[in-house]
Order: sequence, then C-alpha cells, then structure tokens
Amino acid sequence: MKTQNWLLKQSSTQPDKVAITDGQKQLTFSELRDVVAANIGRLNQLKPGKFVGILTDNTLIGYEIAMTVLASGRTIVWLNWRLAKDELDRQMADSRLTCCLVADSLVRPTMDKRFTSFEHFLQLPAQDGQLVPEFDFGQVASIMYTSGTTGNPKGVLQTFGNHFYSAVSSALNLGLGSNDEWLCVAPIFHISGFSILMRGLIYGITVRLAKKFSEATIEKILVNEPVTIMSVVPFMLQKLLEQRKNSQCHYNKYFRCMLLGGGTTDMATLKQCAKLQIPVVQCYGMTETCSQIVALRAQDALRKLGSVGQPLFMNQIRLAPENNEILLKSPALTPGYLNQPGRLECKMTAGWYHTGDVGRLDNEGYLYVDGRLDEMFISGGENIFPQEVEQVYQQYPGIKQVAVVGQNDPKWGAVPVAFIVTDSEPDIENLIHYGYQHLAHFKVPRRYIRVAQLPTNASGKIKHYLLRQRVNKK
Ligand code: S0N
Ligand code: MG
Ligand code: MG
Repeated sequence: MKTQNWLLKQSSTQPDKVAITDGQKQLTFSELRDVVAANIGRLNQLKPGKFVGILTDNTLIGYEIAMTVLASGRTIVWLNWRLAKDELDRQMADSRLTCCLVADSLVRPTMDKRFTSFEHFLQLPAQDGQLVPEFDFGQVASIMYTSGTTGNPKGVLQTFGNHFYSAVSSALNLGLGSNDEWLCVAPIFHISGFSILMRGLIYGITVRLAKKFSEATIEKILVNEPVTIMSVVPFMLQKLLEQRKNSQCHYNKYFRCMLLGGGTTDMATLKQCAKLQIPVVQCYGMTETCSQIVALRAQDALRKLGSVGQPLFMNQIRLAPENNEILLKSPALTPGYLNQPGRLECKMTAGWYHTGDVGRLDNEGYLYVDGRLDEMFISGGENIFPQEVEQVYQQYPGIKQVAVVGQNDPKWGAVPVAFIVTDSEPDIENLIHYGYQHLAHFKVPRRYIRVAQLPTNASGKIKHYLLRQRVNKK
C-alpha cells in the first residue's frame, strides 16, 4: 500500500503547525519540508545509495537529517553513539554503508571517508531536492541493530507500514488531541525515541526534543512547557520521581501520560508515582515491534499496577504452554533482519513471534513480564547480551574462559559482571580499559570475579543462572 509522503501531507494540511522544537528553536511542518528539500539536494551530492547511516544525539539538526533521509526515499540506518569503534564497524559492514552523517560533537578521529559531519553536510550547496511523493508500506524506513544470543549484530528492518500501525495502535489506546506534544529524551537511535518522531509525523503533533537526560531539566520542561506525553525508561522515571519529591510545582496541567517501557520497574517506584500523581502508563515492546504492542490503559494504570497491560489494537499475544514465553502477532512486527533471510522465521511458530520474554496473564488478560529465557539483561534501557561481551573478553590475553551475567543494581537495573578463568591474577584496570576499547561503556563489566572453573552442563554449556544467583544472592 502506498500513502502520500507523511511530511508532504502534514505540510499541506497544517503548514503552520509546529512539527519540532528543542525549546529554543522550532520548525513548522512547512518550514521542515523546505529544510528537508534543501537537504535532499545535499544528500544527493554524496551519492549515498539506498542506506544512510545517522549517528546523532537528540538535536534539531539530527531530527532534520532523519526526516531528510526518509523523505528522500532512502532508509535510515540508526547507529548508537555509545558504541565502540569495532561495534560501529561491524554494523556498518553488515549494512554495507558507504555514507554516514555524524553530529559534529560525535565525530571521532578514527572516522574514514564514509563519514560526513553535519557541518560539512550543511556546507554543500542546497541544490533543488525533491521529496518522494509517496511512502510504500512495504518499504524499509529504518534499520536498528540488536545483538542477540550469537553476539553478532542483527539489523532489524522497520517498514513504513510497521511505523504506521504502531503509531495508530498507540493513539487508539492513549487517545490523541490536536494539542498533544510528545517529549522525546529517549535516544532517537532507539525505537523508544524514533517512534515518537514517527508518531509526530503521522499524527501531525509537535515533538519536543530534549538533547540530554537530566532530571532537573526535564522536570522544568514538564512544569513549564505544554508537553502532554513523555516516554521514559525505568532509570529516567526513578530520577524524575526523586526530583518530584523535592518540587513545589505541579507538572503543567495538560500533562497526561508518562509512557514507561524498556525494562521492569519495581512496585515501590510505581506506588510512589501514584502517590505523587505522576500518571504512569506501562507498556511493553521492542525494536522488532517498532515500540509498544502491549500497554495499559490510563484508567487501569492504578488498578493494574505492575502489569504492562493488554495488547494494543491489531496486536495479539499468548503464552507458550511449555514455558510461558510471550508470543505475539502484530502488523508492526519486523519483516526480518537485514541480509539474514530465514532468521526471523527461526523465531516464528505458525505465525507467532517468540519474544524470548517470559510472562503471566491474569484472569482479565493483563500481561505481567517476569524475565527472559536467554541471558539478556537491561542496563538503563540498554539491552546487554552476555555473549557479545564474552566474545570480546575471550580474545583478552590470559583469559581462558569467561562468563558474563547481570547483577541487580539500584541505579541501572542491572550491570554486567564477569567471571573469568585465568592462570594468574589479572590487572583489573587493564581489563576495564580493554573493554572500553572494544565495547560501549555500559557493556563493560564492573566486576571481574576470578574462579577456578565455570559451572557447565554435560555438553559444556556454561550455566549462567548459577553465576547470576551467586552475584544476586541477598
Ligand atoms: C538512562 C540514560 C539517559 C543515561 O544516560 P546519561 O545519564 O545521559 O549518561 P551519560 O551522562 O552519557 O553518561 C554517564 C555515565 O553513565 C554511563 N551510562 C550511560 N547510559 C548507561 C546505561 N544505560 N547503562 C549503564 N551505564 C550507562 C556512561 O557510559 C557514563 O559512564 P562512563 O563515563 O564510564 O562512560 C541513557 O542510558 C538512556 O538514554 N537510556 C535509555 C535508552 C532507551 O531508550 N532504551 C529503550 C530501548 N527499548 C526500546 O526502544 C523498546 C521499548 C520502547 O519502545 C519504549 C521504551 C520506553 C518508553 C516507551 C517505549 C515505546 O514503546 O514507545
Ligand atoms: Mg547523566
Ligand atoms: Mg562514555
């Protein structure tokens, strides 16, 4: 199915509506269209091919460039700026990227000619660029990488159709007003953030972009600006809650929803939010489903505290009878992984996608997420796959065996801890330094526990759960 290019649609039906603001500067949909047209002229000169990488934080220029790539009919390959060089290289090689646009502050000395800074990009002459007239629902709009249990990156394909169905099912749950304004501090290279940009374009509402999460700054925005919805991960909610406790001012009177996803939150935090009248709506979703596919309804948020809700319109879930794995069907589900035909199918049974998450349904059909089938854990909203970290440390001289598990952490939810088998006492500083060279900092183990051997089963597979129990024992 084809639809009119969403930016052309919004700029013709509500040209003067503010599409985006960072609190200092704003752009209406018609201004955005003009900026994007000029940028498409610049982009064409770089001859980037079908895929364009973007490495940016949440800035207006990063947003404009994302809109440029989409409106030019190309696909955004989102890259996480926290990744180490090796990690970026692997993702760029996998997507065969020849062009990546980089925020000036994120340019690294090691970057080769595939990278173009925003500054350099904007110096190119703004020759007449044309927005594509239509978006095709089957066309891939964006690609985001996840690691998975093999430790190798997989590019999740997200089509315009996926984004559209996701946005519509969210609106059918949360409602939509013409004055809605969605605060986006979740990174736009994650689906938590990018889905807000896509909702803004589809709904024709204003997105309030915030560059960096600081509880004091976000509290000020929530008090002083007319934002109505904000997406948060548990780390952010916790910090905002602490800030709220010390604040005399109410959030602005239009604020109606703190959409909480990207990890589990403890009941005490949720109860505190209820007490302080922070309207939290829990949800559940992933990169593969283009954000939330299960969410609470605002009116159930207190009655069903701790639940992530019911499937949104057009989505279905059920639990696998053998192990309570959460299975789902959704028009927002990715059509697959880049260059890996058959990989998604390995995770499907009779049309149901296996999430790897384990849960419970109560007698009214509300979902509670209990944990994972694999070893993945979440630190501050970032997924960490132990296999990826282990692969890196297996290369470290002197390490014979390594296993990584998540240790519960009051600040981040969980942090990585490594169990290592070595002949001699290793230098911990060197181990950390080595990790920083090859991995995003949040993946680098905080502790290294030297053991004589790792617990394994009969076929030699490491029993991570025993190590997890060991670091998490009360
Ligand atoms: C939590 C955040 C904001 C923390 O970042 P902050 O404070 O800006 O860190 P820095 O100042 O840059 O660094 C300070 C030190 O902290 C380390 N660090 C940073 N982040 C982490 C982390 N996550 N874990 C551990 N350590 C971290 C830095 O490395 C630095 O230390 P040094 O100096 O040693 O390097 C930031 O991490 C953040 O933005 N997290 C959120 C990411 C996110 O959005 N995840 C969600 C992913 N999931 C999905 O997208 C699917 C669910 C979904 O779509 C959704 C989720 C939420 C709400 C709604 C939805 C929806 O469905 O719509
Ligand atoms: Mg910080
Ligand atoms: Mg860092």
